[in-house]
Amino acid sequence: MTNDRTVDAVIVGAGFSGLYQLHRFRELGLTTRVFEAASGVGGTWWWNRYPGARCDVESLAYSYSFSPELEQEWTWSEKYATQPEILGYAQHVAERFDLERDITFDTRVESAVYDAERRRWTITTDTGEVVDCRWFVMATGCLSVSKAPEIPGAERFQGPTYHTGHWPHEGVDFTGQRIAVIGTGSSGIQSIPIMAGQAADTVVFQRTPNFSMPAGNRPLTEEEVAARKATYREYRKAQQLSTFGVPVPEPTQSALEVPEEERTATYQAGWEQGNLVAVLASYTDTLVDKDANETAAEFVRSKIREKVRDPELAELLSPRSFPYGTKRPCLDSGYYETFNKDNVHLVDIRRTPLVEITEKGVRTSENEYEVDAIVFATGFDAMTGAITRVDIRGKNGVSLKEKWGEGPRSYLGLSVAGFPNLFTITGPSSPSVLSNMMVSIEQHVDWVTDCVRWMRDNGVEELDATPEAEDEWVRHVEEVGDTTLYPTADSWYMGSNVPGKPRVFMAYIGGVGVYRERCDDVAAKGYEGYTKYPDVTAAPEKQSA
Ligand code: FAD
Ligand code: N01
Repeated sequence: MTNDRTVDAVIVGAGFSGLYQLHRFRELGLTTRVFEAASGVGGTWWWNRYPGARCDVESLAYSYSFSPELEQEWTWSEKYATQPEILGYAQHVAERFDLERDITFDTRVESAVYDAERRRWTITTDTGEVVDCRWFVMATGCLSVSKAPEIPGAERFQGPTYHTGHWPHEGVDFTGQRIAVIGTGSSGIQSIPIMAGQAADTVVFQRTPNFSMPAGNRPLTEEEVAARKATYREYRKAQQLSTFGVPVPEPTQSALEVPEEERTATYQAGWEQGNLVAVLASYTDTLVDKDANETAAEFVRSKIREKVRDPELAELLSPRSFPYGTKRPCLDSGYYETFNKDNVHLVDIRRTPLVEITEKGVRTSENEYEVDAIVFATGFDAMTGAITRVDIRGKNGVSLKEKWGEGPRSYLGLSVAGFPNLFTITGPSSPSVLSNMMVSIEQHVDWVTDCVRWMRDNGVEELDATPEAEDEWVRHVEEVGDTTLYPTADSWYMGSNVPGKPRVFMAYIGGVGVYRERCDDVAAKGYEGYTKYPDVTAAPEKQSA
């Protein structure tokens, strides 16, 4: 295992981003160290082991494209792979490309300080290691810092508590128990049917109902797998050029210009595909026009009413406070149907707010619910949480956390002005969480790799985004965001789930393909929007002056 104290590059995180970045840096011949807080590779898929955890982008699309051999030798078994299968894939990749020898596990990076004279970073870990490097990559994930609910008293509870984002490796059997589940986002929606299937009694505390559609999960047939394996190259190209990293036919019509019957049939066809993007991408204006959006929202609500027998309960489960798609929609396997069971109860904590966790359970303004175990499915300090938890100091000792005090600012979601040679994989202001993240991860890692190669080949020791380029990108991301309905929702995309977090739309909704073109253009223009040291892109007369 590499344990050098001076290397070319340090990467933080050994999820899909960090693994691929390590592989690409190796190809460049860089000495690289990866630090990972977990005891193994896989990131998201190492931590999120709750019952029912799966991907919700189809397995045949949610995988690396960089190695045709890997594509051919790995065979996904289900339409939506389970967490163990995806973790197995990450482990297979690490083994196949011999990655682990450069990864230091069980080690958290605590600080990173840039030395402007030497143009190098000093990285310090919680085990006391200090490593010096030229390039520093934060591959720390958009959804890797789990968020506890802001309810007093959790330490008083006499039974066990669990968070979906760091579930016990040995699993949990709730058979015969009374359980409370707080949170109804994707993690809650995936896990509640399974946990409620085991438990004697389940109480679900819902702050905001979510839009979910049936995943229609099933084993993949040999023919389907063979067909995709035979056409992977064309398919990957289509992914890269698409809006969400999932190729679907581009819509051409407004939802409001087609007759209701036709629109419903279109939504129904998307619904039956069990594909998150299908209903969303049915019409051009679903994400930009309230009335158009309402047609899709009402379609999903009609489905909830079909599934849930008690009309009052169906209404409680029906989202009305935000447009469809502006909080991340979910895929489920029997979520709404679970509430038809007599031993499953829904508590609307908008009406009767959570007050505290007691020795015996959960107390709302109206009731105390005595339970044997509590599950927090309360999500993450998304997008910025993992980055600002590291004390990163750029030029003149400026703190990244302070710089981002009013919200993240970056150039392309890849670089931050004043923090040279630092790259953020799927950083805020890039398409990241609004896409099939494998596509966005690979695009970022490939871009960073090309950039580092260019720096090395041209003798550039320092590359720093200019404040002007950063301002322009921040403005552009905001402008594009403002043409959509996303900023109208209280979502983790907006930072609204974390008290005190600035309200900023933290992803780029211009589309994966459009964004890729912009990044490629910046590179083709000699890394436009960056200062370089030495400035190899300056006009020759200026250089010699
Ligand atoms: P991560 O997988 O989050 O890895 C980051 C790693 O960095 C973590 O292991 C963490 O321990 C480590 N780390 C962070 N800070 C430090 C530090 N300071 N020091 C050391 N180590 C550190 N996306 C999709 O596109 N499709 C899906 O179907 C999908 N399903 C998901 C399901 C769940 C339950 C969740 C939570 C997310 C899902 N996502 C999905 C998003 C998912 O996070 C990405 O697809 C992808 O796995 C992210 O990979 P990553 O390597 O960028 O980050
Ligand atoms: O987290 P979330 P998640 N008191 O933030 C509630 C990916 N993912 O882990 O909506 C009471 O979505 C909160 O309520 P509200 C995917 O990108 C994918 O479920 O803020 N309730 C909400 O109901 C996803 O979007 C999959 O009002 C509180 C819930 O907890 C992202 O990860 C599976 C509360 C949190 O939902 C995060 O999903 C899992 C409080 N104090 C995750 N705080 C796939 O299917 C929070 N809540 C692939």
